[in-house]
Amino acid sequence: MSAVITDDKIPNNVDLSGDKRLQRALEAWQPKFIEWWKEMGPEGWMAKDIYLRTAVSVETDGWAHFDYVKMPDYRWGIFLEPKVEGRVHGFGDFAGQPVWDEIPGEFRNSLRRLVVTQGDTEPASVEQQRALGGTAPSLYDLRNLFQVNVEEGRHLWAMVYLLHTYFGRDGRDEAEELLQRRSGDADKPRILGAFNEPTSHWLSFFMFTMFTDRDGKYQLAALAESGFDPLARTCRFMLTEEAHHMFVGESGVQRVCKRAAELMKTGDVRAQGGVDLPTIQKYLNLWYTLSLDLFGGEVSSNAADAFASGLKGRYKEDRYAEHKLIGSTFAMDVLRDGKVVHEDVPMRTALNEVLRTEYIKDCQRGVDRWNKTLQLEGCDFQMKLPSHKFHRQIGMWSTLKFSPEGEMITSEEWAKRSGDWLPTEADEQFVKSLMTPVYEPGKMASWIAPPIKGLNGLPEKFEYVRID
Ligand code: BYC
Ligand code: FE
Ligand code: FE
Repeated sequence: MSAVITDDKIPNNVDLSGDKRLQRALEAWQPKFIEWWKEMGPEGWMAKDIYLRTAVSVETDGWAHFDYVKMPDYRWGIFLEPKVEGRVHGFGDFAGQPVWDEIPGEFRNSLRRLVVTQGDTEPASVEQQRALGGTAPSLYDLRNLFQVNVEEGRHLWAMVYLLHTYFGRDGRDEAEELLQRRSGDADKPRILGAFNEPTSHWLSFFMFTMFTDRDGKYQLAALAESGFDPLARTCRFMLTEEAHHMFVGESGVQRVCKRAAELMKTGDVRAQGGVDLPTIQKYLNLWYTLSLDLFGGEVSSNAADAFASGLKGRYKEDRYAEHKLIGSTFAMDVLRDGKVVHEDVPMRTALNEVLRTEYIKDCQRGVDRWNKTLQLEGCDFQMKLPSHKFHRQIGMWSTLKFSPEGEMITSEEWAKRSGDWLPTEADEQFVKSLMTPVYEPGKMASWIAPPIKGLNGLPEKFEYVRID
């Protein structure tokens, strides 16, 4: 056995030490991953000790492993939720039949496309966040950033495990390409839109983890229903990590809002080194709509096929009574001859919109919590999710212009008003101007309130990252 690939180095529950073929594949891939991590991972922090959580098993206490670690030495593991004996397809044309442990040839290409698309987002997000370690508002936040980064790295491992184990030679090629595409690169961009957008400061990072990681939650949940059992089990375990990413985003934005509301009591927010609420709203508008695009077109034969073949289900499929969706419909807004009409669409083709609708409700719950914080500060400004038609770049609404209220507007009006709704270059410069690093234990940047409590109840002055 190689010195690189051992159960100790790569914690796993897939019997890695007994699987020579997988070992060999990973032996070739792992050094390239480390190369990629050093080149494209958190810039300037590779040699520092970071207080990180490592998954060492799938048991409930398997996540309790916290210690200082240098990021290139992080033990990226391979974990699947334990197999449920007798599990059957929960939806689609094969509903009720035993789930698959191997991929039927006819679905191999569509499944590979789903696994590759999912896998591509993980390293993309690490690339997008690569420079943020230079300007963290506190050591607490800096550590959270790196925790998210190493876990996205592990999510990449999860998809690469599937590619190597179930897709033979094309799987190995795809695993390599996952390390070759680059976020925002003109020649070899990442696959999905939002993953090529810059997250150039911490407000965008918090919005990204709030809204874009939440797309991750919904997509993973839909794949966790899959009738291809190894995919379902992999995604179930990934979901346990996603909760922390969304916590970072939701609590991060909440703290920026709280600080803004506090500063409003004593004068102009910007003049006092805070981000004013209207600017926060613009970044909400931007990242929420970029994330809405990640659900794909409103009417999609890809979505219908993925459901029919049992590859991708709905969010929490078992909450629904009916799992075949033949003859049923979904009532939704569609575009007919340039007009918005409410129409019944055959359910299977509407499944991207069904998932997006669940996602929107979840986002609204988070925004309600921010608004509660603002209210408690005695502030009457309220954050708002814009219409799902606003600022879309994928799907039927992308061909026209809509206001945040969902009113169709002309291109001229859009050109006049979009700067009121989305961050302008001046907003971007202003937010960036606030981003000066604060690396003294227990201290916070001017534009963000401290967290309600430290990680694991650790003291306020805990050295989450050892700076020297
Ligand atoms: N950007 O039938 P359509 C996460 C393409 S996030 C660019 O409308 P479909 C994470 C589409 O690929 C979760 N292209 O949509 C978060 C297709 O192209 P081709 C990631 C787009 O296929 C934070 C064409 O348009 N997981 O984990 O039903 C940090 C027509 O497609 C976009 C997944 O996405 C876009 N936004 O649905 C780290 C799950 N949208 O094939 C990680 C796997 C669509 O005609 N992926 N297109 O060339 C899927 O389930 C589906 O691929 C999608 C698209 C839901 C993304
Ligand atoms: Fe992820
Ligand atoms: Fe995530």
